[in-house]
Amino acid sequence: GFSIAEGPEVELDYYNFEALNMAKDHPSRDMQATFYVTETLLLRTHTSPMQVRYMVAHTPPFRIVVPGRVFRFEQTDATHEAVFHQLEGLVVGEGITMAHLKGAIYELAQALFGPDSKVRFQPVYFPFVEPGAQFAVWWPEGGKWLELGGAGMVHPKVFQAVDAYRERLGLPSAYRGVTGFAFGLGVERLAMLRYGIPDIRYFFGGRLKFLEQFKGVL
Ligand code: YSA
Repeated sequence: GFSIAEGPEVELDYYNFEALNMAKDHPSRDMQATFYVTETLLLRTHTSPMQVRYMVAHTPPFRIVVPGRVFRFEQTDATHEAVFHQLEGLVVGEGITMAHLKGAIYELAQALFGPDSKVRFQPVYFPFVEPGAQFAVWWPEGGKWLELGGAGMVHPKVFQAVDAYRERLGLPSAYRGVTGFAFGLGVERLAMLRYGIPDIRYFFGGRLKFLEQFKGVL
């Protein structure tokens, strides 16, 4: 029931940070080390800016996922790359609750890791959600919890920023009286755990022997 949306990799500061309740000079920006192109233009650090782009252009209710490449100014190691992929999810409508978020993540875990998998949520801070959570799934073969991503209920300030933007475009406000949940997870991390890949750098190493084993999967 989700439609797929995609957005630009070179993104405006406004969508990547500002409209997501991360004001200029706010320390929360340090959570995502950023490649800047100019003062106002950057390589997107996450797929969350598409939440804002999509909401400005559409009216609820809707359900979307946003796959895409993201960039961070980070030292690489076995679990960190400077270029990786995320999958964003956004569901907005009347009466959407945290229970819907938990149900959606649970379904995802069941589909990816089988009927024995379990989901765990822990409270965490992201400026664009309240409450915010990080979630992990129980990986039966591995016998451990896998940290998959962040999630939460869309912060009222994000809806306000979207409606303010819509007003500037001459569009009616559409986000009063609705709620929504969102999540964002790391695609490579998921694949590493699912397929037992020990180092994230293999994905971009260009070794055909590594890549060819996924022929059948894709
Ligand atoms: C949170 C709340 C929402 O309502 C919607 C989305 C989010 C997620 C938020 N936008 C975000 O980017 N959080 S995050 O910085 O913790 O990254 C999410 C996931 O991306 C991580 O759990 C991890 O799986 C992956 N990730 C982060 N940095 C990475 C990385 N994967 C590889 N290399 C890196 N350097």
